[in-house]
Amino acid sequence: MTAQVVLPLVDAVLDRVADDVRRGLTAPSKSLPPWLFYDEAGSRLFELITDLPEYYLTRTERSILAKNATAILTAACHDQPLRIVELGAGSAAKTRLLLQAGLDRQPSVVYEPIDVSFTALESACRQIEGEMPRVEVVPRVIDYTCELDFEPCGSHERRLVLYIGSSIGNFEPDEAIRLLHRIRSRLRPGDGLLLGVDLVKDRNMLLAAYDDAEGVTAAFNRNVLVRLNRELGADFDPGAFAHRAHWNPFASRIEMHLESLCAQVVRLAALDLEVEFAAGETLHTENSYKFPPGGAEALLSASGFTPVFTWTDPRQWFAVCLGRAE
Ligand code: AVI
Repeated sequence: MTAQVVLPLVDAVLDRVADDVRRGLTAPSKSLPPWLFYDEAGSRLFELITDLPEYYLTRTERSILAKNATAILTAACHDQPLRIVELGAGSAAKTRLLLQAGLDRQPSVVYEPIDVSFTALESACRQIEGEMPRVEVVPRVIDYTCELDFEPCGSHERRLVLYIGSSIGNFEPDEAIRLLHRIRSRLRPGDGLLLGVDLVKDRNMLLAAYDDAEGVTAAFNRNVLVRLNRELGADFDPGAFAHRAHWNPFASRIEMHLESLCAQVVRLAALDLEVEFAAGETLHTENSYKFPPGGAEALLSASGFTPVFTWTDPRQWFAVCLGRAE
């Protein structure tokens, strides 16, 4: 991959940062969109989160994929050759399990990882190409929430789109349906979507996963302010904001906020904007929706997919659902 390919995307991202931050900080209830977490430092912090003892999501989903990779691929493509597309591929750590199961069925597998982060994709591609020479990696640096198309493929091939890691949980329910609908519209009958969702569970367990003892999630949350300081010439003092996670049972979601510890005014030079925070006022940075039993299947149906099968772990903490484009 060459850096040239991504330069127009970098400009587009800067414009989007400016627009989204202005909108979020001038609204009556201040908020920032969660995609802003993932600059280089934020992506690194997120990788650390996935290994935390409290953050059961990644481990549990990995165990489901490890146990059921062959069954998933069989359900997804029967006997037809398969190519795997992954949205928000990041480091693609769990994907290797499915790629290996693919290689056990066919001589080679085309793997099309899609991510907005050039850095994350580049290192994932290098690793997979090194470890799995029979996987042909076709990386795409695009923001799949704004635009989406897939590489053309043969009429005999089936595409399996992976949207795992509970990423769908960071979208509002109507946005989630819109995004999955867009994915559906790019698929052919017989293609599949594998969706990983986190399930509703004990409140304390959910809270611990988003407010770990080591403070990595707190650093991840505050890092968004560091990003705005760098990219928009802002003067946030990250130490003047406390990390808060709380469970909203009515919306079935964990919310992350940054609470202003004092009355303060923050300047964002690139936006020519001053923002006042009252002591105790919060800046809402993320929702992470948790699904009740049957919720993910309902989401797939509402987005034009037929739910085919759901795999879960013995404690029913996480679910991986296959939807088919009919
Ligand atoms: C990426 N996403 C699924 C994570 C989640 O669990 O909602 C982001 C995250 N936020 C705090 N910890 C992890």
